[in-house]
Amino acid sequence: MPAPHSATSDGWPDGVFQNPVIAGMHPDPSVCRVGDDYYLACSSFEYFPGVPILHSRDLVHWELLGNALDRPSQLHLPADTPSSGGVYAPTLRHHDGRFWLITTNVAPGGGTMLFTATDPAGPWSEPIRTGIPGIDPDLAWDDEGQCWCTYAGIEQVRLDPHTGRTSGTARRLWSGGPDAQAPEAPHLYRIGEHWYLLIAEGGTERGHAVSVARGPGPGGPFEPCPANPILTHRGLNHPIQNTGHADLVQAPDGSWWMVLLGVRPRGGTPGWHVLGRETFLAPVTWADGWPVVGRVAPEPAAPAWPAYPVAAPAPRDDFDTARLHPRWISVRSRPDELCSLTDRPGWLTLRARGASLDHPDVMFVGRRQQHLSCTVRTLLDAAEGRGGLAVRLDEDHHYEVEAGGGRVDVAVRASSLRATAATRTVPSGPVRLRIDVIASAQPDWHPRKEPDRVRLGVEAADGTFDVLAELDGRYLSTEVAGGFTGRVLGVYAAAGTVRFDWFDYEPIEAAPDPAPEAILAP
Ligand code: 6LW
Repeated sequence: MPAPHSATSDGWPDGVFQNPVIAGMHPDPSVCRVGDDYYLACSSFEYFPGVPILHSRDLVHWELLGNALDRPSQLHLPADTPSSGGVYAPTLRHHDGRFWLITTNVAPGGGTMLFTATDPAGPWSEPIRTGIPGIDPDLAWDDEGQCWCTYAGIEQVRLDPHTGRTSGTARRLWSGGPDAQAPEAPHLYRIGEHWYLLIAEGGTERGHAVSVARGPGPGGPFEPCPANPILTHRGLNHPIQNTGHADLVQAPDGSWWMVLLGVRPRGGTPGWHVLGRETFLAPVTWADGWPVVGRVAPEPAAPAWPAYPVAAPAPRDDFDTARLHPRWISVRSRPDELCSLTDRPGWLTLRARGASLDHPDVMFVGRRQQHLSCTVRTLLDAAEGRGGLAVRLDEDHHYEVEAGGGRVDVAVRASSLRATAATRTVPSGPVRLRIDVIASAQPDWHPRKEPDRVRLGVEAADGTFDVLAELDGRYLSTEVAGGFTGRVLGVYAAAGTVRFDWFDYEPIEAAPDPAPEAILAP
């Protein structure tokens, strides 16, 4: 199987591939390889099902296999689990013929737990609880078969992965540069004669970085790489920022690769990223026994390069399958009695949980926004309730177009402010709701330029879009809302029962950006 540095089937020159390799909210990537197959897991926070598992044969094209935590017995997010609570950074490894996944549910009653599977598409086991404190647990096995769990801090403890029991006392290892903020995201590897401890430091914002140390055993002592940090975009004029939280993998041809998280801030200053933290790929070479990270190349913008065949699903989900596709995620939980594909066959039926989009208990079903510009639309029957189509960043930051009682309202929630931006009446019967997200053209740079604009309204059967409101997208960005998540586009029930016949998600072809050097310049 070709590694991504060789010519790909996309017909690009050697070494060229599109970053991010997994667009939209896919942070804290952890990767492992089994033969010719790569598997990758990400954080999922307040969403259920949790921990998406993706598969690739070249590290560039990824397909969603499922979500590891797809049963309430594996993932309990209490009713008040806020956004950016829930499931934090996982580590995915293959050892002794099985896949092992360790992650932390930071919600009350959660903690660090392990799951195993023989097939990464599932089913994954019930949780094996550990008493391990903190976040960002890693798993590594030494030559004697002992399993070591290393976590943010950076600390390490011996773990029996079958029982979740730890033994001995936790030891503090190397914690990055002097006074480094947030030493976290450790991954430990035996490579050749050394044990390498890869960590993130500087926080997951613009100061984010990757550093490495090596030692003779899994517990060190660790000697820091003289070139640390081995990756950071802090202070760089680069369209990809916040690079960090990385994991290493070796391709079958012997080449090494790093998956990492990064963001794509847009607009003026300080820059707003709206899709959350995405998964990027960079080549790794070795010098003097230390990893050297190559360029985290941005999306190719040169018009001569062929358009990338986005591994996008068909634009329409008709809701005529027995189960929702694993790309669909809900806030906190998705009980069958509140979310049904059989109640009215061919329709998605949602029953309101008594909570609106302003609450972490809303009955919402959505998918990650994965393109900077896109359209979503749905056909809604609100004869027995109220519900709508929303762009959700978190419970305090969302825009929605909501129908019910012969009316359609566009509503804005930004921090503690809530307002109705527009209202119109609609005839009885199902109504088509539509939202367009349009990324700002980067050549239009202005210090206060918004990252994108969001148009919400009603669509006629002939496709005519009645835009009821056009809103500045920055209020649905991480720089405004805070936290770790990105936008999710989806449908919800606000009152009673609402039914959706189909849901479309279509990327909008954006004009190519200029070369990266020009992007941040006025
Ligand atoms: C994660 C930490 C981080 O646990 O963000 O970017 C936290 N790094 O390592 C939540 O994803």
